[in-house]
Amino acid sequence: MAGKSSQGADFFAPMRFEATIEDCIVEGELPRDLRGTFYRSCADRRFPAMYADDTPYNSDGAVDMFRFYDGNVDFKSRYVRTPRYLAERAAHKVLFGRYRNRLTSDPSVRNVSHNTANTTPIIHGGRLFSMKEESLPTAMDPHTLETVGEWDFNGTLKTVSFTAHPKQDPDTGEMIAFAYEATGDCSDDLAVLIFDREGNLTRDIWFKTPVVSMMHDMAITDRHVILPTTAMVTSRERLERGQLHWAYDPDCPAYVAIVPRDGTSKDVRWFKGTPDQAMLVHTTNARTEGNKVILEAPVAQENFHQYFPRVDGTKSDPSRYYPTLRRWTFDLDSDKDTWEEEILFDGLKVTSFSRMDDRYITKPFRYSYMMMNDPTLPINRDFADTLAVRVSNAWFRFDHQTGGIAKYSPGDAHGISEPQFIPRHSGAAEGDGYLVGVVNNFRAMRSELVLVDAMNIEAGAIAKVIMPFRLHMQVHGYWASDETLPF
Ligand code: V55
Ligand code: FE
Repeated sequence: MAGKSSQGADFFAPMRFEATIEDCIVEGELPRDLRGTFYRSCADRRFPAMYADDTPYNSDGAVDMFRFYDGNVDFKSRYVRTPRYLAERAAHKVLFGRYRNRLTSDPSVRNVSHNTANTTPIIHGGRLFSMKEESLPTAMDPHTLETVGEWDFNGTLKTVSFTAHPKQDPDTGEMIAFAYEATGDCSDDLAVLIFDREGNLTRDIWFKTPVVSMMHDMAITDRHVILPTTAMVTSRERLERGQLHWAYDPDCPAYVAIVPRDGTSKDVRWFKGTPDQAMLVHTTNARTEGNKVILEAPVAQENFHQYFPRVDGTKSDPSRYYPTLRRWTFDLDSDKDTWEEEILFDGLKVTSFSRMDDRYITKPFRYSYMMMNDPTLPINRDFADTLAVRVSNAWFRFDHQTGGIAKYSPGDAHGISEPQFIPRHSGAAEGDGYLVGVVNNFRAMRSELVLVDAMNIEAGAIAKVIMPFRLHMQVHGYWASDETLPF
């Protein structure tokens, strides 16, 4: 394809469209014994942004589901009926202003919840939640996708925010979450939140952060909760100036809190790193071995979100955007507040998205799955540069034991979204199963769901679900097997 295409730029344009498809068109064959539901939380602006410098993270939430059974798949998509969606729907126009700055919203809605519910879906205790880190989880019916509403865990939750990346302990069935800016915009309150298998809040541990920053993800081990800060900072002055919630401070060091799961706020230990370690956006996995806590995660040297500027207005350095996969070891026997760092790989244009076989959360593990921008494929030239957000074009599997890598690319005109690992069956070995995910065909202007053998991703798709239209931009997904969520 010659030159730049305008097609890619239009791919995520608002459609204000919801769909139900039964017996989707499938090329190839879906495994007959695959039974469960793949959920996706998406960001899809129904109205153009009020301010041109806004971020796609400030888009309305929509949840899609692909339900697999008997070699078939059914699809459903619904916008999340947040108070914000309902207010803009009633007004037939945009009312909400810049990302996480309610002072820039129309005065009529400044006190309405700004929750977009656009980041991650999870099934816990039989409930479906779509989550956004600045707000409470939004409960939805896991079968109809009807919105139930913001969920405060029957009045027990005392935070105003809730991470979009809680972790489920595969052994205890608990859900462990946290909240930052937990008592309101710019507050330095953090809370670790522990829920039982049924979704009852059993403990909350409150403490203070040394820097009010974007804390997007977390990790757990069988004994500890790990909370990294970033150099994406905010302040009341920023909000009063009408700016986006975050700016990047290249001098801000990384801090990591380690919180014993059975401890109190007195047991929290803060470790301090360098500014080159302060862009840890997603974690891969963690474990506690003896008195050492080991965290593995992609970490970039500086902010890669282009719509969030530097605090001092200086230009960022794109050569420092791509994360390296790092292993951080925290020695709890030592009085030092530093940690050891080992680089597991670098040099590839991977993104900060990182997933694994979730049955191995808290445990030694072998494989992780990431997205990458492979410059050897033509999509980056023809399409990716024209999109509002950077597009990735290949899935990447990393072998944490051997350092080996494998890649899957769906085609020269395709953008990918985050891969979701599905075990072949509940007793399958680690990594034995499938990767599923939505790929967007920019040439045909429609989406597909691809299913790949996770042990042989280079062999290409086993099956493709052909969607007759384009899907929203996914943020994260979740797999609920028929055992987790019967239907
Ligand atoms: C992220 C995503 C968000 C957000 C804050 O990738 C951080 C990180 C989709 O929304 O609001
Ligand atoms: Fe995320």
